[in-house]
Amino acid sequence: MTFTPASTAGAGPATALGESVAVAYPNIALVKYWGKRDEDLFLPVTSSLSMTLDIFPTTTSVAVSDGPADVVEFNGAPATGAALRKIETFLELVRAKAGRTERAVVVTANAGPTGAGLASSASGFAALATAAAAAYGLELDPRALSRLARRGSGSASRSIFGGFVVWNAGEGEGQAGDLSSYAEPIGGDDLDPALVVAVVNQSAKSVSSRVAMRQTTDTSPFYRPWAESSVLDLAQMREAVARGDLPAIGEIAERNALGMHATMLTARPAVRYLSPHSLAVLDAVLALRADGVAAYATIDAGPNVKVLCTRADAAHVAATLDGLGDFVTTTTAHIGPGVAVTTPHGALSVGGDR
Ligand code: 2P0
Repeated sequence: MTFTPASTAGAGPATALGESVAVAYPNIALVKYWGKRDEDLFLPVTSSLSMTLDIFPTTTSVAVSDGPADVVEFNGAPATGAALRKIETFLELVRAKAGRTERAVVVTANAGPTGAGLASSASGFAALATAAAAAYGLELDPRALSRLARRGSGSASRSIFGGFVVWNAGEGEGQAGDLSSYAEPIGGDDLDPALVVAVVNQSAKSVSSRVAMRQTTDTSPFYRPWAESSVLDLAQMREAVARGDLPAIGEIAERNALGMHATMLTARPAVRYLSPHSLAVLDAVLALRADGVAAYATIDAGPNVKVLCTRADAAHVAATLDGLGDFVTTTTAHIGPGVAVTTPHGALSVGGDR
């Protein structure tokens, strides 16, 4: 992918300089990322594997501006505080890489809930990285774009691509680690599963995944065994994806996710994202399996449960979970595309459809 630099000649109003608009989709990890070996560079302890979804996209526009400061609109309101600082810090990184100093006007909106364990930071920083790189004229191939998105939020490295994706932990520290820690698509083209997202709480989580991750890696006696078992989970998951074996994918995903939550529960103090409503959904998934339905659960840094099943079973799974009570609302997702960007020079699918 090659972006043509947005011109800064004349430094008129931001819109006059042209804006780049990117659309990125969330991804749900089937083998989780939980823990960093380098917090500044966002280098993970373990590799992870995800599925990009076709729901809840983030749309982000970036326009280089002649203003004195970055201006950020987030879900229809001016961004402030920590949310603004995170985006400013990321824009500083992009500017440093591009050798540019002008500020930017950023408008970003999530179609789904924000900060509720539904991967809004993955779609958010994938879209921001792509739109900002285009706006500042950074020429990045998809791998470099994945590495850049990683610096905003680790899981965003995976949302550059569609379909099934592995984020390689990479090797070493510093620049070596930075260069080797990127996501890439891994095929699985025979698979066309559904992911029934059972939202039991739309609110933003009280402990950010960043803080929870650190607390877990620093204090849980179960962290190291989980990280070690994750290596085997990833190897087996890659094989299961390659042979299109949905029940195996589901079993590995469920055990890996519950193991991750076990590490959080054994952190000191404990981090607990699971609520009684999450457990009710987990019970329903077990009951579905007992009835012969291949349905498997995964849960991220929040109480909401995602249930992997076949496309044919999705309506039955969704109806079963919706039937649990008013506390559950389901949305069914399928495999989604990689990030796409529109610049003043045209539209481009960066990460591909699968
Ligand atoms: C994942 N999660 O693999 C895991 C599973 C949540 C649970 O990646 O600190 O928002 O910005 O790198 O990417 C959520 O963490 O964290 C996440 P940072 P991020 O999807």
